[in-house]
Amino acid sequence: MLVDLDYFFAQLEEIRDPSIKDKPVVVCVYSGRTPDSGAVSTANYKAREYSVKSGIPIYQAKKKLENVDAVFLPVDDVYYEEASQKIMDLLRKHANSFEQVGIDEAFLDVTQKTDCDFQKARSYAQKIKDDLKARQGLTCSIGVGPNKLVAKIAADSQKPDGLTVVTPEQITSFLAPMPVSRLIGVGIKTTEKMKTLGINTVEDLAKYDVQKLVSTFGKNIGTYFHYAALGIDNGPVQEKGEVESVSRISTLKQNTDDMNLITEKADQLCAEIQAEILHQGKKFKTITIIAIMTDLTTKSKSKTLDNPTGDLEMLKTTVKELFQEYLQESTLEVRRVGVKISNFSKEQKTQKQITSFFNKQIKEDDI
Ligand code: DCP
Ligand code: CA
Repeated sequence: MLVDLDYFFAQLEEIRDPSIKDKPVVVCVYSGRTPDSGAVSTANYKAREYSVKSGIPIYQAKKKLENVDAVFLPVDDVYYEEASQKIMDLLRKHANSFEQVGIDEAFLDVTQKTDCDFQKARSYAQKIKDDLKARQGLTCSIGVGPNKLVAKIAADSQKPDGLTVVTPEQITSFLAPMPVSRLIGVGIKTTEKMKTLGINTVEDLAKYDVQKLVSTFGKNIGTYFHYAALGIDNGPVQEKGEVESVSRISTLKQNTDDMNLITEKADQLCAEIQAEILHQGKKFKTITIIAIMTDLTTKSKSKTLDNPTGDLEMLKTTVKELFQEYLQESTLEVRRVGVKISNFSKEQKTQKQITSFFNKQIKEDDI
């Protein structure tokens, strides 16, 4: 399934200040050149009724909402990023495997959890929606399908607060009437190009000769369009950066250089990080601390251990040492703290060791 939070930044602003909930809310990236220079980041659904949407200039949004009691707010990246982390941690727990694809979107493989039963998957998706609402006060839209491509289109098809299930039998009838622009990777230019070929709907695309698609769009993209139109996608749900790093970052209640306050927050981040890697059976060698200072400069300091570890106490102790070293060098106070672990090695279980040994043998023999 694909879980996509509704009007994400604007919904978070409504949570912070519920009094704006019934008004059009427009979240803006102000460029600062003139008071109204910049673009709309997103808007709540009330504002969308006035055709205010992501990407349009702020002055245009103001014009559309002239004489309306609307709320214009600047983006608050720190707040959104922290909320996103909490949401992703919550969603991850509901999945057999998990892949975040944006600040407010993630794929969840729930095949095993729902016994590959679409009826059960619907109830499971509803449970996730209820959980998100109860814990974070947020609504989302969920698409359920036999693969990522269909799940994404399903989620997009009903917003906000949607829940759309597409079974394998329903793929053709679900996709056929849609405009091709609903497929991921079909933007404005491609839509225009397809139009000249007489392709308007997904059904048109599915019926179009694949060789002609390849000669027009190239082998990889042409073939992708053909399979996408048929609702075929074999991509796995895969945690991104699985081999790279896991990090957490958080804002302190107040700017400080007090080691106790920093350690308290850092310990919490270490526990979150350790919980995340625990089920993946990973060990790490490199530990990095990140400190964002009151002047918004970012500093980091790392230590690589002699042996890989998965131990929380070791992580906490090293993080504390690194912060202590860092604070002795710095004169500024800290605003946000972060912890990152990297340089992973997989915890080898006996069976795994044997399998990887065999694989290695086969590869070497082949060579
Ligand atoms: N965003 C942005 N500029 C864009 C598009 C998006 O700054 N051109 C930001 C603001 C959004 C967030 O990314 O809140 C997530 O993008 P979505 O496309 O998922 O849009 P929303 O969550 O706002 O709305 P929807 O309810 O359509 O998902
Ligand atoms: Ca969204």
